[in-house]
Amino acid sequence: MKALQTTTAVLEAGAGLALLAVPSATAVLLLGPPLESPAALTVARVAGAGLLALGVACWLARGDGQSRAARGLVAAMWVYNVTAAAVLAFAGIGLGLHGALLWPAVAVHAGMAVWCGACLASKPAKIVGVLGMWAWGACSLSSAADPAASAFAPTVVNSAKPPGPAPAGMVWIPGGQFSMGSEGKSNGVSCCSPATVADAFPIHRVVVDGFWMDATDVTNAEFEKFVKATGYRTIAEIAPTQEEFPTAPPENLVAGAVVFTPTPGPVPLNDHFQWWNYVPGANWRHPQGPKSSIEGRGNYPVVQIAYPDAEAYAKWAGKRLPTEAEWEFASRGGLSGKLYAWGDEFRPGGKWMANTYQGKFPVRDTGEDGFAGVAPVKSFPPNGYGLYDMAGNVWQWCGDWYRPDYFQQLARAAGVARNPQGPDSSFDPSEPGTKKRVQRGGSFLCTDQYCTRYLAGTRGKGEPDTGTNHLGFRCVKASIK
Ligand SMILES: [Ca+2]
Repeated sequence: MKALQTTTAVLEAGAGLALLAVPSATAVLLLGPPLESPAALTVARVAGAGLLALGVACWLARGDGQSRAARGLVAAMWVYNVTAAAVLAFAGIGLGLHGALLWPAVAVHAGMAVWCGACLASKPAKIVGVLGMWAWGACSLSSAADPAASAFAPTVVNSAKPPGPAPAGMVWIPGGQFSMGSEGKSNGVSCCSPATVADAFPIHRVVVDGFWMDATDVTNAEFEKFVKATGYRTIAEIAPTQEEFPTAPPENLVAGAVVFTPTPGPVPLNDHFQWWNYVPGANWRHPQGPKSSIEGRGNYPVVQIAYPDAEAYAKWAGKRLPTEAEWEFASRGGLSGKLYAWGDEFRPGGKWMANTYQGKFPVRDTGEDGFAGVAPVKSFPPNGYGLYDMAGNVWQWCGDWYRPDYFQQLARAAGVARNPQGPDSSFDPSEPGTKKRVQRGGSFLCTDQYCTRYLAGTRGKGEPDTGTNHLGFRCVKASIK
């Protein structure tokens, strides 16, 4: 009898320790390094095995044999796990925080709560709790064996050589398989608000075929050649009609475009209409309005380009706009899971790597990186594929329609997405009636106070007919039509 009591006491102590250890292991998994690291894999396996062992311990430690202290401990852990599961679920649903391990962690805590409850309750409830524990433990072990499913994995670059000599101004992007999207963190450290990366999640594997890409954004000089050759007029140069905008007052139906205007003083950053204005007479030749000019700025990126303008140029040049997947593959320059196109450090060795915004946004750009406003192409170092300005300077149009849940759709589909072309239609919950195309790369207006979309893998969007003075494009040339 004494031996049985001792065994029960040992089991109770073991179960108590395991009750503390499993949530701790969960916390390590949730906050720790990505699962591809061997240490994190070991933790995941130990957690899974621990759950299986707990099931055994719970089964053996009979309810009527538990001491008052053991029952108190189990009750405290029940409260802890219910609270933890609720808080994490709120983070996921209410705040939009989507770490790869968030939902597994919620499930672990919920499972722990069920188990604790079962230990305190009747025998049938205990059987259900134990079976649930075993099922979840086995599930943890099997998911730990396939860690790449929700984390960055190395880029596997195609080995095929370029199909010929490079067209003028273009570089070869070899294509291959890569992890697409952004978690907004590196080495487990968050860098930005969850809202910045909510539409860039989850990380999913994508294959793109090789293609040629313009080494720089299309410049004013290049766009001028196109206009001279074709007589093309951009959308910003053509007055909108009453048919297109039936409710607009006639005095507003004038040609123009949207221009960034600094505010006189600090403002809340929740309403971009405070610093964006429709300016009559603004277009690619006059990016900030009639008094501005591109004279002497032939090597600057052309801006105030609407999506159909970019498409028209691409067609004339025998090229096309990149898909979003091509753009992101190219921007990462062969790296995987890095915060920026060049690595994880914003200013390696103190060096500015991209044209972004310094100073108080949107009041005054102090231009510490050398440029307040747009910079000439090739002002900053190229990425691993020889592409310039794949972060900052001006946003770039992509061919895809925008939906915030497109990456989720791809991740849910079985297998690896091959040359994805974007969703069939556009939807943006923030402006449900407005169709939008994807834009990538961020601009000279991006700052860690606002936007932050010079981060690799993050996404932007805009109405196809709207040009702005921080939006341009570049083209690709490839076999996909
Ligand atoms: Ca700048």
